[in-house]
Amino acid sequence: MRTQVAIIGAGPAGLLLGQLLHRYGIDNIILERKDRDYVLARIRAGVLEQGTVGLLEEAGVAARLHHEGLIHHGIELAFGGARHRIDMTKATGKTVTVYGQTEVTRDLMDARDKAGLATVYEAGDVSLHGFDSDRPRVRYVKDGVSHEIACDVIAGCDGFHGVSRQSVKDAITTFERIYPFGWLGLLSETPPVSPELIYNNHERGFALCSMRSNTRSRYYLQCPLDEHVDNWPDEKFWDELKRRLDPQAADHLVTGPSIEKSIAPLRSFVAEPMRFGRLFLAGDAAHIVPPTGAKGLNLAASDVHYLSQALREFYAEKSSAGIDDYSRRALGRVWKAERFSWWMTSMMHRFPDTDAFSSRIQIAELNYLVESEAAQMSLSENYVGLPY
Ligand code: FAS
Ligand code: PHB
Repeated sequence: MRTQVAIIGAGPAGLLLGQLLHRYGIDNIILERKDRDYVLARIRAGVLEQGTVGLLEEAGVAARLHHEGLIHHGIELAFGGARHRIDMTKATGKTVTVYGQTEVTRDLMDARDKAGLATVYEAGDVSLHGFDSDRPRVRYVKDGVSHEIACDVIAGCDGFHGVSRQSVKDAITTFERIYPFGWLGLLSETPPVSPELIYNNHERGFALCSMRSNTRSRYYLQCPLDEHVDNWPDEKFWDELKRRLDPQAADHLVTGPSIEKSIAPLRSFVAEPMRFGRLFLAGDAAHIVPPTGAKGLNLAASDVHYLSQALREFYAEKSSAGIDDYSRRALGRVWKAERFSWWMTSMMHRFPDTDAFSSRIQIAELNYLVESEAAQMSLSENYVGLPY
């Protein structure tokens, strides 16, 4: 089989790239290890930058997002028993949209099916070949039958544990910070505790109040790395969350049965470069951020913006300028998001070595934020998304 671009991975990065390339008349196929229900069942991101919304509009998949997504103009920071609102739209003129990654993925899958584009689910033993030449190939096994795809370009959109970065592990430099805690997340069919997200710095640990709609809430508790979700029956989760919220939020919290509960580790990770001949890495395959800054999904989107534009130039103008500059451009924005995510995580969480001095520094950082318009502008322009 032959195509122009072989995409590995049907997460947001792979699906959005496939949709944009299709819009540009560039033939592509997606190879996905799992089945579509498995991909859709993963509960992950919830906040879309304005740039990500613009890309989904360009891909022709933003109708439901505009109908069901919640436009947010600010977030709240809670510490010392009080809540402080950061008006991000006043600072930047921009907004964010609350719309779950699951829904973004579903919209992209539906659009791909409607366009009749090739996606191979449950593609096993994917391997990449010849990407140091101009005739790369991808091999995979489906239902016991081996297949090979000849292509011009391979896009490694297969996430942190994928095969693409592994295929160049001797040619990359990695940068990593593993945090000494995780996030225990709970999804419930209950009304959100507040109309906007609340990030809580509490002596018992960080807590985040988020949502998926006006009837579906998403909460997170900082937890030890060796914690197990089985140790957290719903009632224990709700009790601990109430202890970490400000009094007004704790009073307004509506509890109910969890429909999903999971623990995610937190890490900062970047692999450089993101291009190896005709192999290009995008999204979690190349970088990971702690979710405190709501950047993971949005970074996958900006990588895809740069890569899709570069490939459009490569095919339409026979120019390799864009693909030659892809890694530099993408990494420039990746590192700024890594910094912001690390900063938000450092400011909001309790670290094992948080001594009296560092906890005073955290509170000073938070007080400075709520008192300084310049500090709020800085947080806001990073949270709504730096320009592409
Ligand atoms: P993905 O990991 O989403 O997709 C990669 C795809 O490649 C998967 O479907 C996988 O099955 C497939 N694949 C892997 N290996 C393969 C192989 N060998 N062959 C074929 N296919 C293969 N971000 C936020 O902004 N906010 C959050 O709250 C948040 N929470 C998260 C919680 C968890 C547990 C995780 C893991 C991530 C979270 N993220 C969050 C980040 C997350 O949203 C990612 O940034 C986003 O999924 C990135 O999308 P992709 O790069 O497409 O990678
Ligand atoms: C979420 O709703 O899942 C979410 C929102 C904001 C974050 C992290 C996660 O910073």
